Amino acid sequence: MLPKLPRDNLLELCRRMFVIRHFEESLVPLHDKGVFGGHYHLYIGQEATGVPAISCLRSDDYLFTTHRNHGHLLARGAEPKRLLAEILGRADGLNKGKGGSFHSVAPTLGFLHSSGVVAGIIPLSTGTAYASKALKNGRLTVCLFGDGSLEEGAAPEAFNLASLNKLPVLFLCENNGKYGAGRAVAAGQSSSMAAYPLTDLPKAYKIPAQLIDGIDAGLVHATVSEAVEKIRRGEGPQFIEAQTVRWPGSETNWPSVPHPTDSSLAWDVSGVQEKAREWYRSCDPLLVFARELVEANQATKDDLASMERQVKTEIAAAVEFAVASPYPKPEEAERNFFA
Ligand SMILES: Cc1ncc(C[n+]2csc(CCOP(=O)(O)OP(=O)(O)O)c2C)c(N)n1
Ligand SMILES: [Mg+2]
Repeated sequence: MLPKLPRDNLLELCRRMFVIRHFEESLVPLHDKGVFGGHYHLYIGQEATGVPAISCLRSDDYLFTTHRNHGHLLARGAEPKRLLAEILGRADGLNKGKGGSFHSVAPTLGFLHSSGVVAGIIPLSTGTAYASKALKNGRLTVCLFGDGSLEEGAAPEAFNLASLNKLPVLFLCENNGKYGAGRAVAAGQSSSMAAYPLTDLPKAYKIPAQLIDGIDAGLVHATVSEAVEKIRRGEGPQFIEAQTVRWPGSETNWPSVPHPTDSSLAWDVSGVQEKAREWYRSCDPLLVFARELVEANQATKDDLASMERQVKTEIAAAVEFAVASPYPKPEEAERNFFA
């Protein structure tokens, strides 16, 4: 379902989903051509979780994210060209090229840390929430992490402290399923996690926890809005598990694009290779959202095509900007460190 929002807000959510999709699809050929090196992860397939969830926050709230961070940063409003330059390790990057894909951050947007250390941000976000409570500054912290984080000891330790201290933190767990699995909502227990459903873990620490379909933008928006209101009222931490189906392009170690996204796929996936077709037909959150907008008379197919063209132009310009940006000077390596 669509979020209960005015049309302009719905279109803005859609535009941000397009930005994430085309931004990330453009990274794959850049990596394959050697324009940047090292590992990287794509958020494709989870856009209907991050985009509506982040839209529920105030501009002074804090956020933390993981190795799958690009979508979250773009959803929060990071400039695509500066994030792209960061991923390419260039001087014009968000963090002067020192963070790369894994550690891109945007403190001016409240994004304090992205960490490739699985679950590392859960205690950090609990700490920020502790500080906000002590300072009575009304700021909420949102910690966005994957299902794998719950296997780490840091998660329950932080849940315990957050619950005991009634801290203003939202734990948003994005369960993107297992490689090649069907819809996660129907998936069985993870082979590497004894607790199932995952919401049992925060519930053991008396943190209210809900399991929702992360492809349903309206449900994500409603659930996160309600959780945020409860946290702001002083009710303490909340936990949401949003389930999505892993994008076929993220099934192997190195991302690949099974089929370039085009909004027309929302109505015809016949051109998509067979093994990826079902995902684009029923699990692609962006295409689900596009269909819903048209069915609810909030946009026409032409409106969406034109929005997508503008986004593609913006991303092409971002690629040009990032590729043209110089690498940082060697002396930069010694700046901006605490030690
Ligand atoms: C502390 C730690 N242990 C192990 C790893 C290796 N590792 C990298 S990604 C990953 C799985 C993460 O799964 P999940 O949190 O569900 O994120 P997803 O990639 O599925 O979005 C692991 C175990 C790591 N980065 N950090
Ligand atoms: Mg996962």
